[in-house]
Amino acid sequence: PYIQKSVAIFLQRKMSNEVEKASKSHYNNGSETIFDKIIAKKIPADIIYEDEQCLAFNDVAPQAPVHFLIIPKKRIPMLDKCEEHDKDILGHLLLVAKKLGQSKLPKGYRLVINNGKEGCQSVYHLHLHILGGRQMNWPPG
Ligand code: TR5
Repeated sequence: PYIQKSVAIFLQRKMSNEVEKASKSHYNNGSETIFDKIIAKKIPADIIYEDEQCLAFNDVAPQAPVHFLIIPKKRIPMLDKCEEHDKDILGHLLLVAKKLGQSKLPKGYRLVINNGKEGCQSVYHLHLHILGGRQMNWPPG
């Protein structure tokens, strides 16, 4: 029970940390984010897939045994800012999610897009979270 309680406290802290980060973050008129630096290879990331249009890398603070992000190379700050002409890249991101999800998480996986403050978005460069490697719960927090 002591270990369970400690794990619960740890997870709660980690969770509120993400919420705190999101509450301090905001849409930045499309200015550069940390993800642009990862795309430009100016800072390292654990890259698992790359093509002309997108990049996938493991999340630095995983919320499941497998947790990676897929981001467009084009700077799109958030889903809310997507337009009709982003249809192809949005479709591409989903197909890459399917390809990587199917191969790394054959038992199933979850896709998440956090949008805006109450959506818990902390980095204003569109990204798909792919989570799995354990039974996911519903509803999410
Ligand atoms: O909360 P949202 O949906 O905006 O998700 C942002 C995600 O980016 C979080 O899950 C963070 O853990 C993740 N993140 C943040 C940084 C980072 C990262 N994943 C990999 N590598 C990272 N670097 C190098 N730097 C970050 N600031």
